[in-house]
Amino acid sequence: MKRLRNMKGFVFFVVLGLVLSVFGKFAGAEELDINGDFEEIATYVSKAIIERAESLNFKLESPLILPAKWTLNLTATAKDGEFRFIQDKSQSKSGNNCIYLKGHIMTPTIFEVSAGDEVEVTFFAKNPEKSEIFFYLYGYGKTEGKYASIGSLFFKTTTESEWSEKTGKLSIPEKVNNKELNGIRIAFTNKDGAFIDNLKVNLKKATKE
Ligand SMILES: [Ca+2]
Repeated sequence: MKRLRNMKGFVFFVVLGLVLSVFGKFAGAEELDINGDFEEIATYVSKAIIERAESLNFKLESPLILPAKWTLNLTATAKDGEFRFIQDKSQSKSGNNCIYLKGHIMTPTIFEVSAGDEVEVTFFAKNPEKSEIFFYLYGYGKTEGKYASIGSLFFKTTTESEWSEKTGKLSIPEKVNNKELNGIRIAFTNKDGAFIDNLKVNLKKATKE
């Protein structure tokens, strides 16, 4: 009898799972492939990054290991910043790895977008000093197959002393700074330091008329 009840419970959850998977999907929704849990490790790190960091007094670990699908954006504003790739289950929110960022990090990949698309974001952050953290979409226009930076969209949030979930939604406009927006890079900036883990970015494609 108990076995039968267990079986019924199992069937119920399988059916519930199927129902949720049908209704939970937005037509054309895509989770961007950005290694947002930071579990994949880059096999190659450019020496130029290390040299550039030194010139900005930007603190890096040696040897430098970066999460795959991310790169440090070492502009002048990254001066006196720091990046640590933490590979320690006891310090991460999920999986084995997380990052500590005091500066800018972004995806080298540019993802195609169209006006009306929506970008849904969730991630976990922490910092006892309650620093502000900015989630950015760097915007690009495409002309003759080449992308050019045109501006950005962002939301900001405040970290807490323990891991806490942050969410945000950004709508893709037709234009940024009066230029057509065709592509986005995913980026974080933080000037006071924060731990980040388990980022998920869903791109919901607008229905074409
Ligand atoms: Ca992780």
